[in-house]
Amino acid sequence: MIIGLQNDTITTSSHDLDEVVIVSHKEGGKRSIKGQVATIDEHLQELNHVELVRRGSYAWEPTVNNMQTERLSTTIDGMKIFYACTDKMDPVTSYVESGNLQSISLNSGLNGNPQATGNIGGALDLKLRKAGFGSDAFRLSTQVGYETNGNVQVYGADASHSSHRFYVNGGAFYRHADNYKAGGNRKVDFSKFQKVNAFVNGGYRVAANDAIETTFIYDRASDVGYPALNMDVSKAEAFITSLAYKHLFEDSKLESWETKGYYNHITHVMDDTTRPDVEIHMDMPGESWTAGAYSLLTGEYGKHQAQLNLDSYYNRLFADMTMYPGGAAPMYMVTWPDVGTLNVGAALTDNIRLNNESSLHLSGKLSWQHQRLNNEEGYKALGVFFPGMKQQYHQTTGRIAANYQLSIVNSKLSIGAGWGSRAPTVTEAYGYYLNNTFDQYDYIGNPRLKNESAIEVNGSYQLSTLRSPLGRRTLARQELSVGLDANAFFFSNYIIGQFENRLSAMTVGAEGVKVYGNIDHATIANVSLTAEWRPVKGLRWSAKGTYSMGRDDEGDNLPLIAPFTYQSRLSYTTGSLSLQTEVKGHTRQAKYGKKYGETETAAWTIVNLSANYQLYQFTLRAGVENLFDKYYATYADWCHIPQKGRNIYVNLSFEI
Ligand SMILES: [Cu+2]
Repeated sequence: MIIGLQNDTITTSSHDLDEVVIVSHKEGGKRSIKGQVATIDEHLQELNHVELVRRGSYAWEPTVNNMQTERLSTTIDGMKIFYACTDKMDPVTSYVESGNLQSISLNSGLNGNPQATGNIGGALDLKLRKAGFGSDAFRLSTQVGYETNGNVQVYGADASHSSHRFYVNGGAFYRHADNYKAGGNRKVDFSKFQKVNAFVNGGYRVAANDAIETTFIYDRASDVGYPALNMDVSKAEAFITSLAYKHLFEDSKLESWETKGYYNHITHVMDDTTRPDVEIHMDMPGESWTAGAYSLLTGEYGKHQAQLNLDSYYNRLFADMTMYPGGAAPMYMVTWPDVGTLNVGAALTDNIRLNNESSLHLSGKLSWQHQRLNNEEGYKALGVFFPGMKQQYHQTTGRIAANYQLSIVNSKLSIGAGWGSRAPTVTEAYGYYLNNTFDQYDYIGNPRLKNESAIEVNGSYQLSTLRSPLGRRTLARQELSVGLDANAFFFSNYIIGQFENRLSAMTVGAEGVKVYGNIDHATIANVSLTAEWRPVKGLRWSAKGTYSMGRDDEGDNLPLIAPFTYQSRLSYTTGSLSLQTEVKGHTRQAKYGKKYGETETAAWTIVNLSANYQLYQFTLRAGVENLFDKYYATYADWCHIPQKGRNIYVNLSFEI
């Protein structure tokens, strides 16, 4: 038997993925209405459990189950990558482009993909698009897009060649945006950006069941404005490379064995020289280097489908800051003291088919890490606040999760539970006077933090009515389906910034200083209801409502927890034309985190329209976002920067 090597490196089997959004133009499934021209952030918006924190029109920070980067794992094809900005201007999702990706998979909660560590809230894996081995084929695709609000231009092209022995694909992407306008024609200064991205993937079959695969991505954003912050970014640049060896087994209980080595480097340079009225100019560069490897073995034995993964990575994070007070000598500070983190982990997952109706999914991971503060100056500066502080630390973290699924006729039930812990991030443990514009406090890390842990319980139930006329050969068509999904996370030693009145702020205009600390417990819970109805052929209506809450140990609200959010879509498809209208919004954020410096967000509702038409190899998409030009901000818009006002977009893609 000749086994074709998979065209994408499947690191997680499909049934333990909670959700997938398709980025590439080839396949169906859940996807952004703007097609491949959409940004990664717009693709992410399609996922349940996901919200995005915006600090400008670029590089939104994904949250999963109302948890931000610290409590999530984000990997690119299983590769670890860490952002380089002390102000979170560059979530790692900002270093790839739609053209690079096949799909984005989300594992909600503690049931992460094998490479994920510290994923209490969830794990995102960005799956790279690879041509894959196959019969001789050449493919070409191009995209061009325009949006009126902010004069957004998008150009992308990629090409691929596949053969039995060899494949290669590559492409380039360019995006440009000027400052956008919020509702009512109000210009949002410092909201422009531009970005270039180029990538190459290749594979070579060295034997019938053995192949080498390689990836190279270069991504560079420049002149990126952050209206919610005091600074912009002159350059955010990433090199991402990997080399993998993959073997498929024949006539064995083992299926595949993949070993991948990788390296990535991020350079992030902040810039305030274009801002008016800056009292003290600052230079704030940051760098992140990560080298790592993982080895994933999959096998099937009887009712078991198992995966064993060993991984290790070494990451270095360094950031510093130079302040130039007019007329005085510059002041220099190390904000991330060149922290080297060596992490080693082992993960095991098992999917057990109990019978035709039910299955059990088990996953667990144990990781150990060692950290060293390589910068003496930074180490000594932090040591002033923490006498007796060491230059090296180590932590052990782990997670374990179980999920039971039962499908009977037209209903599906899933219940799960898990426990997991995470080590403090470099910012939380060793950050030095990092100004946070959200609450206007300077934050100092705390090397004495304990690991944070959480117990998760989750459940979902989906019921569909089927219309399958008996005795006819028609496929059962789903007419109405409703679903309920709920989860709750009970934290111990929850890490959050705490007031430190004995210290005074460094940043001009800051309210004071906070030091990261563990609070005894906290709770985050989410519940969502979804419905979908297809009354007649071509017509589809869907609706979703989500409610969340987050409380600290004193019963006060945690910040950045979504109020009741809703979305409803009506779409009609006839032939190669499809039309869609969407209403979305959220209620007033009544339970905001006042104690944590959050202020209330008002309710909002917007209407979007879109259409797409396919003609031969061309797909034309057009639409209007925020039809009524409403001026609004969501609860996740940093410092309430307003969202885009009315925006008309049109994009054309071509594929052969
Ligand atoms: Cu930055």
